[in-house]
Amino acid sequence: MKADTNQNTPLISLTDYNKLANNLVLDLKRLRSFSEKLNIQQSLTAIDDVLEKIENKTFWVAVVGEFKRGKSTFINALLGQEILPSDIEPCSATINRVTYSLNSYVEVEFKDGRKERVEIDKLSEYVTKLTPEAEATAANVKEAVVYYPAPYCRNNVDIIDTPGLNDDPSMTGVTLSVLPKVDAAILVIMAQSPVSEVERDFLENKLLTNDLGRVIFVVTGIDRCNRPGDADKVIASVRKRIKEYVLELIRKVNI
Ligand SMILES: Nc1nc2c(ncn2[C@@H]2O[C@H](COP(=O)(O)OP(=O)(O)O)[C@@H](O)[C@H]2O)c(=O)[nH]1
Ligand SMILES: [Mg+2]
Repeated sequence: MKADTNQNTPLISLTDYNKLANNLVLDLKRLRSFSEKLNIQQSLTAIDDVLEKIENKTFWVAVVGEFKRGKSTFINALLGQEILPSDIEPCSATINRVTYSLNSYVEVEFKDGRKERVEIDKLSEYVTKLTPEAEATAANVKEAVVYYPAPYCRNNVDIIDTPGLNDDPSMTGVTLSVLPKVDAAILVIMAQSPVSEVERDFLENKLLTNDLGRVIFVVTGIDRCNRPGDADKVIASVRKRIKEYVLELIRKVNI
């Protein structure tokens, strides 16, 4: 792979990175002991999550955007299999994390701490709102971890599917809850409704301000652009809008 020399972010060596991570772990452990003394449970949970991530050296990429923009379909395309449930109706109702494993199965972790191992083809019964029963089960799910031999997930890269924004407030809440834990985000935009106000607001106020310097944009529904040249036009328009929003945000920050 070739390093992107146009980036302004300085590349650090693995040794520097490890030093930085070790210092961060020490600071977090100090912060944890203060939180323990003060009995701040919420802070303890957040710190433990980050510590676990640093110690396991995982890199989490969340796939985000409005509901029904093709997030789950996009991840399935990366996996090369219809693993995550997708539907014409709002469908995903939980955080589904795909992690590398030679054996394929799902571990569903419930909000009460209980864990259940299930077959991949039963996933939709636990993580969707396609039936009232599934929706009731999904409401108690903290996270479903999909173990799968996906080449993109080698080297501890986990891909996280989210329910998406603007379906209902609880689904938006689930989507936002994962952001503090992720290292990068893929914002999925559909060609037929490129960059809505909700997407703009999310990009400006959540992604670019949540220490998420790394946002990748993916445009779905390109196959529905029937007239010659339409696909190029829509991509150029999405690119132009994003550039404008980001520049405007930089101007606002610098005022
Ligand atoms: N034609 C076409 N349909 C798509 C594409 N991506 C998603 N869809 C359809 O859009 C609907 C919603 O997709 P889904 O992945 O469940 O959206 P999510 O809510 O963002 O996860 C489903 O019926 C998909 O088959 C695409 O690139 N092209
Ligand atoms: Mg989905």
